[in-house]
Amino acid sequence: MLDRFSAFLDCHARVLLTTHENPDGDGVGAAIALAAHLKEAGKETRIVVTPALPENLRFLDPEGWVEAYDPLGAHRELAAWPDAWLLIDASEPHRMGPLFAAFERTEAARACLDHHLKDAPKGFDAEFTDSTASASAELVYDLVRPRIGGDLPPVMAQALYAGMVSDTGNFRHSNSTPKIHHAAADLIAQGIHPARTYNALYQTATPAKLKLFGRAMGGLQLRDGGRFAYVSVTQADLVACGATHEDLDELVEEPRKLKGVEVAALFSETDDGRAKVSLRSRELVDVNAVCRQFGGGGHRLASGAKAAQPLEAFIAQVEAAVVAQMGRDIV
Ligand SMILES: [Mn+2]
Repeated sequence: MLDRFSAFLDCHARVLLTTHENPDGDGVGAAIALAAHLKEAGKETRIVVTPALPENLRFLDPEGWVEAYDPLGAHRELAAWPDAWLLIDASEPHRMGPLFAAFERTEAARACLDHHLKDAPKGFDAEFTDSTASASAELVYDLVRPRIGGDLPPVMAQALYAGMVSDTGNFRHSNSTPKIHHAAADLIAQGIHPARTYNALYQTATPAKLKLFGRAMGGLQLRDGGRFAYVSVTQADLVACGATHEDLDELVEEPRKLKGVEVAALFSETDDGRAKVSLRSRELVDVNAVCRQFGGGGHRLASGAKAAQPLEAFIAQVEAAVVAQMGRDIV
């Protein structure tokens, strides 16, 4: 698969790298590392994300390569720029969010590089997906490592390590394979600091975020004999705490800490009035199967979905689907 991907890249001189809306450490890390590799090979690259890079990922971009998508200004003609448009860390074009309209207009070759579990990707000329990989950064590492003698450029090594940390939950999740530990060890041996990376990625809470966590945890709900635990956050909760949607990051990990919980959920209201759920499974329950019933998806143990309906009604439907799925998956 990576040989095919490499051959695809060889055919193109101007490569636009994008990731899913609300870029995360893996999507951004994989994009920056791949851009570094392509620039080294003499190609023109751009990385465009939407919305702007969150504060805690800015240390991955010391050269200022990452552009925040600005459809009415700097990126009005973006569709015409690349001869290859690459979506990284997603394999569904709509997950690009506002960038999707430009993606539809482009005459560039369209490809995706991803590790998410999904039906065959649609809307691409070429797809490079491997759901056995723990992170998109792992795929980029596998691509570049054999092609670079000695140490990787520091920007590339830091970006790859941050991507691996992000998608394995700092090497806690079930996708923390021997393979990704070996790759991480290689990067640490080259001078990457695990503690500094962790601090930069995660130890960045604001008072508003901690107040929001407190408010959400005050409303903790337990169902099905304590096997399903969830919290919910409304727009009013965000306003009351002076918090933003970025502050919801990692909140779903809190109910998962409970002893006896098999599935944890975070429900929230989006800015456009939809209801959203993030589901996390301890080990046994396939929450991807649950989210797919609502048009969402992700991984077996970590998935999400959105729906155009009031939060309370959505919570009731998802709860019923989770309980039914637990009935199937826990014997
Ligand atoms: Mn990923």
